[in-house]
Amino acid sequence: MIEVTKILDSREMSTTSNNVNAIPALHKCGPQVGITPFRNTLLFSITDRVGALDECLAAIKSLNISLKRIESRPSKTPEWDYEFFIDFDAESREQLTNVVSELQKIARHVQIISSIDSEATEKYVPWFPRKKADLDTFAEKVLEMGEELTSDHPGAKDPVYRARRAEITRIAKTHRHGQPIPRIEYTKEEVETWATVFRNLAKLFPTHACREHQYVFPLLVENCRYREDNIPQLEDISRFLKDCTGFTLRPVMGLLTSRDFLNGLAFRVFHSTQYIRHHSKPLYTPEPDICHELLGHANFADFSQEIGLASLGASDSDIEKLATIYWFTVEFGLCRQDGEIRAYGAGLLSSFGELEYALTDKPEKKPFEPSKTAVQKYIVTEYQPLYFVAESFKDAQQKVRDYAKTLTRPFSVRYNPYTESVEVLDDK
Ligand code: HBI
Ligand code: NLE
Ligand code: FE
Repeated sequence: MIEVTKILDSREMSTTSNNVNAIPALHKCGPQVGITPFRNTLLFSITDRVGALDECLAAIKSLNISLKRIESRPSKTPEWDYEFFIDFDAESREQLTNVVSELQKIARHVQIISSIDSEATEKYVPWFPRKKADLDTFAEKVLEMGEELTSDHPGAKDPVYRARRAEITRIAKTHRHGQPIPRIEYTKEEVETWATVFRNLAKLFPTHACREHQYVFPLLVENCRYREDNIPQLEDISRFLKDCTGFTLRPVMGLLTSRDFLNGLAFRVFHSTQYIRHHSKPLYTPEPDICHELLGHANFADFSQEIGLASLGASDSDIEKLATIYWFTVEFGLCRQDGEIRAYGAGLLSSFGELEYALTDKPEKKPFEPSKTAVQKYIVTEYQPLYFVAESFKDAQQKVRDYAKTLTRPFSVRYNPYTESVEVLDDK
């Protein structure tokens, strides 16, 4: 009997995402995995005989095809013993046909499950994760690497800071689904930076943060050791969130592409950096750091999973729209509350400089209207010149939900919380 349930889970999934809108100008683009045109999934079945799978794999190899994934399951029909699903990229339609005909010589049954039809490129669906473990493929695909700070980054000329960043981002690089997130013993200087940010934000929250954030914050203080003199650990927060919201955290080296970041949200996974901003600029940093993730994103809204689900297999232009909506709501959203304007966006709630500025009359403010907001250009390295104001936090959530439903794809997805995977329903 062949006893393989999962033979290989490649970390070289391709991506077509190249939305650079959300990448701070000071970050140079990291390695983007090459764009491959034809991603295929085949199903084949073999009888239970020694070497049968080897022969199939050898046939594929002889065509110079590199498999991206292979999974097996026992067959449900009496005559087939094992079924295998394989994913691979082909250079042409012809190459796919060759794989099928080679396999037909050995396997009992060969079926194309999905393939990018070269005659119908508009139906092209970018690869997307189907289960939580698939997020492992994002681990090294960051747009900005912790070790490679560009010259205008405040930490660039500080070798101690750079070495420390490299040490911390290594954890994210090697982290795999299901593993606990290693704890970090933060240095005295790092805790001091955290304390400055914490203290100043705590002063502003009562007058500047929306009530939803004010509700969550004490819970984190109580359950996750949020204190001025202690940087909380991702593992503790991840466990706490899992219990109360089903969200988990995953360490990440730096900025992910919008597509990858949003795809993670579909699985209720929030990618979180673990390093801290440079001590010379506690007021504001353009990139996410542990202060931003833990103090800003404290209130993990349910609707972020809906943005995530809408992002799976979405076209590049829809990804850009969803990322822009995310930017102006989850990151920089303002809302009305008892006749005042308050902040609910994480980018504001983690920067005591911008939080104060946002509620003055210096920046422009427009009503939040998803279809308009979705196409608004924005800058990522300075305080925002424009914010969108929702009628309330709840109103923002509902509008985002409704907007996500307006984006169409040739299929629909459903999240299965028991298996932590998405079921793809073909709408053809
Ligand atoms: N990557 N690690 C990380 N953290 C984020 O908050 C983040 C990201 N990539 C893109 C992004 N946020 C958003 O600005 C949108 O583009 C989705
Ligand atoms: N500007 C924010 C801060 O200083 O905390 C971080 C924003 C990350 C998108
Ligand atoms: Fe963020």
